[in-house]
Amino acid sequence: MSTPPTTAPQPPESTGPAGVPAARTGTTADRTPPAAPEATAVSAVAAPAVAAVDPAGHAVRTAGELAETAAREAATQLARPAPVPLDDVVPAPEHVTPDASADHLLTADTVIRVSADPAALAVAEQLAALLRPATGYPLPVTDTTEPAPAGGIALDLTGDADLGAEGYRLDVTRAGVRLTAGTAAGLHHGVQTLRQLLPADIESATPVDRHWVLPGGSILDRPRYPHRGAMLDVARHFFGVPDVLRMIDHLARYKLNRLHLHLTDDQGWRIAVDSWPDLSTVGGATEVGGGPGGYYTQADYRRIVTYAAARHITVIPEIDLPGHTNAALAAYPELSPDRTAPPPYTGTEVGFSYVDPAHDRTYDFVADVLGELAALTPGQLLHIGGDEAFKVPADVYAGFVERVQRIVAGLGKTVVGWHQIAPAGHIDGRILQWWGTNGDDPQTADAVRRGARVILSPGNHAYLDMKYAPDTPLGHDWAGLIDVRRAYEWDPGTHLTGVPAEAVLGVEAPLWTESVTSLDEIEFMLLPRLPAIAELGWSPRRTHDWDAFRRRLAGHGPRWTRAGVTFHSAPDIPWPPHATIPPARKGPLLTPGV
Ligand code: TNX
Repeated sequence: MSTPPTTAPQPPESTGPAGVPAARTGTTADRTPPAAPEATAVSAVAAPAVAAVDPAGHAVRTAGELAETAAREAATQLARPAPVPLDDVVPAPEHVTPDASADHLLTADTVIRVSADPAALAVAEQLAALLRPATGYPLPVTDTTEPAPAGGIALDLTGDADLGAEGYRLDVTRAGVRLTAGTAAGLHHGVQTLRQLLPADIESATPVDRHWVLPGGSILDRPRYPHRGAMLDVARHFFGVPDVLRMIDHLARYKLNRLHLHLTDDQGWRIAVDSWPDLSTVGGATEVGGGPGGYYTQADYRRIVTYAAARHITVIPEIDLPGHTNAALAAYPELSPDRTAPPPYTGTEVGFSYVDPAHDRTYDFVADVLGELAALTPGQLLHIGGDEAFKVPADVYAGFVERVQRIVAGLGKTVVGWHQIAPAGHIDGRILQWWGTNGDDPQTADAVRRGARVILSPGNHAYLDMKYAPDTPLGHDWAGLIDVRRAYEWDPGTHLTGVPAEAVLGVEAPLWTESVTSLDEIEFMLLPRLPAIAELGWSPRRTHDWDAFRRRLAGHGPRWTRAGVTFHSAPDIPWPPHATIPPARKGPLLTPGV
């Protein structure tokens, strides 16, 4: 790609109480708001201006010093920017009850307390790692058996059934912050909310001298759908493990919980399979445009799975069958209908290749590959592709899919396929990923009547490889142009005619990479549309409101900029006015590794 994507005209709010020298040179006392009693206590202890003792021997300050402190605090108070509003969160939470009198100030003494459960402890450590760089505070993590310090952030794994598998409750008071959930996943999602409730400066990799105030009140939050995903096509262009981990960070930020990896296609086979070793070494050596390609070793793939799991994201591997298989055929010509190796393919056409459905060896191959992948994948879902096998007759295709579905079931996994698998016979639990552009799809509706459930990836709303506008330097337009509003303006619950809301498992945003060649370009296509899809998957429908969404989303420009994340400065979002920003960082991951 010769045209690098642009990033937004930059951001954001003021980086601190500008114009108040006392606060900029800041001691703890300087940054303490009179509103919070605990913090005031900290300020009294930390204040250096002790000049005398009272009759009991306690230190006192002179009248002049007291006046100076009061004046400084008043100036700081006046200049301090208001905290982020409690409802300024993407995706929109289910219930928000602000309490302006209950804002909470984090200080250098803030402690993170957590119940002793290891998964909860891991979330607490992640929270600390997210907040330490910008605040410069030590933020020690301690288990609840220790005496509670004043204030602090408590993460509480209560086993509360009301909050479901992924819900959480956040209570912010002057005295402290409490995050409650029934599961570690719920705590993790709550941490993402907490992060967004701090100023954009929280994304800085180096300390920023400012107030770190959380808005007072309560949030009760649960997802609308259990499946909220994104897909990365690592076959058309290969992306190394660090790029995938960074994409996982972006998913986690918006409470997505599934990463679908499109691991194989005509242009490349990207996962090592011990029983068919040439798949990766031969089939992985190409990509669109003739670049070197690449593949994940099984250790690489495990690392991705583990990193995702630590962020409560499940990886869904896809082996695309029977079409999109040129790379496999180049490695193993015995799978080809004419038993001849095709040349490696580096173009962008689809629909020309297929493994031989009439050959038993093909099913050995499928069983071996899916067997190894099932063993590497703790998640329940295996994706078998199934799209665009144009050269396979319909009845042969249906027979092939039915046989592969049985192989997946035999491995104890649940099968997912692109919605082209709809005409094949039903098997327990099967899931269709719908990528059409017209919600009247009788074949999918019929498969749903026979028991299938669906994941919605409408090509004209959720395909993140579509251009934003005619002049977008990357992407396709076969499904139309997708600006942020188009990504946001649809309802997964009613999108497909004849498919009841109960059959919808959730949403997924695919990023095909025929034209996407780098991490910058991935981020440019993902942001800011991924949060739109995330909100459709998470937030109750009654919160759906384009104007409110675009205003909430606008505040994420400064966050991405601080974090060194590339994004498209889409004109339909009212980004904050330009301001001076620190240089963006690129490269190392922003959140702690595993
Ligand atoms: C269709 S969506 C495809 C992919 C292409 C994509 C480009 C689907 C299941 N198949 O092979 O990469 O369009 O937008």
